[in-house]
Amino acid sequence: MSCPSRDGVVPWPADVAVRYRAAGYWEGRPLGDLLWEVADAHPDEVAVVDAGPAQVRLTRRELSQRADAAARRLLDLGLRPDDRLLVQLPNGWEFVVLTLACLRSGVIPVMALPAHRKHELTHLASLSQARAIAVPSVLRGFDHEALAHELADELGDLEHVLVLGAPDQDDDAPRDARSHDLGALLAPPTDDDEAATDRVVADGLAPAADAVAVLLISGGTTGLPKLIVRTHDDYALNLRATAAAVELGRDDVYLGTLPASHNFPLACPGVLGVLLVGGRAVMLPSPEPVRAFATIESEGVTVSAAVPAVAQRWVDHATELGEEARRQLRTLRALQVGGSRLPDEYAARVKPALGATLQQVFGMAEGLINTTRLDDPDDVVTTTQGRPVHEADEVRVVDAWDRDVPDGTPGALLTRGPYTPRGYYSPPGSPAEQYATAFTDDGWYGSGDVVVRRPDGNLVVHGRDKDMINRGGEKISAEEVEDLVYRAGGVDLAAAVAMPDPVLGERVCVYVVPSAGSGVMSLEQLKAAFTDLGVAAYKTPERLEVVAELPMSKVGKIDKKALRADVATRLQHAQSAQT
Ligand code: OOB
Repeated sequence: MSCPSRDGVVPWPADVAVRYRAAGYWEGRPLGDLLWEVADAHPDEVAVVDAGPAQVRLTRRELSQRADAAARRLLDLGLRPDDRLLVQLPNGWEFVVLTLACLRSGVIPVMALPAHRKHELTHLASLSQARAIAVPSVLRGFDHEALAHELADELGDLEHVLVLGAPDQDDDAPRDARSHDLGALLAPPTDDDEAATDRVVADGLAPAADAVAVLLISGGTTGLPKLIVRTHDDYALNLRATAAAVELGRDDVYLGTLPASHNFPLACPGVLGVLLVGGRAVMLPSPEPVRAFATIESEGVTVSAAVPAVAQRWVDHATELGEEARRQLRTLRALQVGGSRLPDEYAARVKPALGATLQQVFGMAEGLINTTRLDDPDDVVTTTQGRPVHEADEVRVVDAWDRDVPDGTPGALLTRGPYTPRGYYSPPGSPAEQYATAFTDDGWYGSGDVVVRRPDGNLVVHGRDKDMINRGGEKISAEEVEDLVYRAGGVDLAAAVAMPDPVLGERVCVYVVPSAGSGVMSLEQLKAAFTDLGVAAYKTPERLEVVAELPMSKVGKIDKKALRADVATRLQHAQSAQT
């Protein structure tokens, strides 16, 4: 394991970094510079469209000016480059401007999901020692503002709460000195700002290219999620390589409907990638097909991204609509699908139903992105998850003894490369080894996926050897769920496993052995306990099996394979009993 530097970031070895720079993989320019270059070249074109209720359109000039003004205002609040800002915003123009303001000022956004609740946000804020949090006031009936204040009360580092659409935003006297109106922070520059804005760069505050650009959240296989450090240099390469793989250019209009804080819609090539190549980003807060199709039609969307569950909904909706859908989707040339395994049957339906070429994307926030290419033969597109997007991506497929297996044989995926970091972020003072799990001594990241490499280089995801549940692309650590079940109380043993689901692929099922003397718990009680613990809804168990004992493997661990088979059989029986 490499040693993290003082700021908790594991650097690439010096000789490797020299090689990546010499080859031009790392261009040595911060993302803000790269994006502003495009903005300066085409200032009057529309760069960002918020197709949600806000209905906002920003030209490249407006976008860069607002982002620079916001960068200045973040610094005026007292935030410094390298300070962490926990971002929990829905897809909208505000997300884009705030993210760019961070990239310009060097304040590091920590990309939380709108679905996160107290349990997750507390962890992310304390792990990153966040000094600020950006939230919507109320979203889908949930009071994010109140929760953010609760966190600020409890966490010493969290000094600033930036609230979007705060009901008190017009008040002269904000109700709390820590509270700031995010709408005002993201407003166009005033005359006073104008001069100050140049100082973001002039003061030498513009971040270095090897500085941290964003902190992403890991899928997490061991307990709580870890933070993934992405530098300007490596993330810029991630954007360029994935943009090239989907042949993205200035005429493209990218629709972001998946939560933009995920690496996939953010940067593969996503919202940032389309802006980098001079195209247009359209933001929608939900992938619901009626709205998404209407937006594709009205905005002339050419590329979008979906998890398999969303792609299935789009395919089903388009099939129902028939000709009408083909008309609405006329401009859509490619649909990227990834995050979890797309069943081959559905893959084959994408092009006929939507008229768009399918691009399978098998990626990870930790780096490596594989995709099928737009001119691949049908068999590659519908039955494989593609190949690495960059020539310097290294991939090994190994057996349990770390020996490379031949093509065609399933094995564990290991990867290294110029946009795959060498370790997770480790907070100051913590044992770095704790954050080195999944990385080998020589810098390979073990993704926990079991893959087959075909002779043509394309990978097929066969399964995984990590203890995680992939619920429609949202990753849930089994260990985290089990810890929460123990906290809910009344059980001696708990095991969380994936149960098959026709829509989401997998959902969370929990097996428990109740403690002697405690009443048998119901699923409803367990769900209520999760809500009380402030856990994101997508992690809440959706099936509970109360048993007298759990099957054990030979080495004395709970035999999860047996449990997965057990729940699959139970579901099958229940289904055949119904029909
Ligand atoms: C994406 O990133 P993460 O970090 O949320 O999750 C990564 C994991 C992979 O290790 C794999 O287990 C699974 O998600 N996964 C897939 C897949 N794409 C991701 N499993 C099967 N088939 C696929 N196509 O999920 C992500 C990041 C960037 C682009 C796309 C997805």
